[in-house]
Amino acid sequence: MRKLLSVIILLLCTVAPIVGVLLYEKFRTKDLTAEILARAPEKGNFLPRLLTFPVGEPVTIRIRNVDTVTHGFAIPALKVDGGKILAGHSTIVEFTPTQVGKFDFYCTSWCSEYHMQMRGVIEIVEKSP
Ligand SMILES: [Cu+2]
Repeated sequence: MRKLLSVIILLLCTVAPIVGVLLYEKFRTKDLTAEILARAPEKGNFLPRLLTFPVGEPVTIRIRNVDTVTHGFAIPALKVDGGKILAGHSTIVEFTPTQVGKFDFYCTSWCSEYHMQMRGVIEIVEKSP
C-alpha cells in the first residue's frame, strides 16, 4: 500500500507538471492562426517563409525568436509592426486582411550580415467557397 502511494506521488511529481505545461501551452495558443520561427538567414531564416490566409478573416500570428540575437517583424503594406523581438522571446501580431495579394514581411532589426535576406511573403487569397 505504501509502495503504491509512493508510486502515485512520484508520478504526480514527474508526469503531472509536464502534462500541465503541455495543456497550458495548448490553451495559450488556441487562438493562434499561425506561428513563425525567427532566425538569422544563415541559421534558418523565418520559418515558414510563405503563409496563406483568406481575405477578411482575422489573423493572429506568433513570431518566436529562437535565435541568440534580436530580430523584428513587420508587414509594411498591411501596416503590421511587431517591433523588436529579443532573443528567446516572442510577440503576437493581429490583423484582418482586406485585400487579396502578396505582401512581404521583413525582419526589422539588424541581426546578421545577411539581415536583408530575412524576409518572407504573406499571401492573401479569396475565401474558398
Ligand atoms: Cu533578423
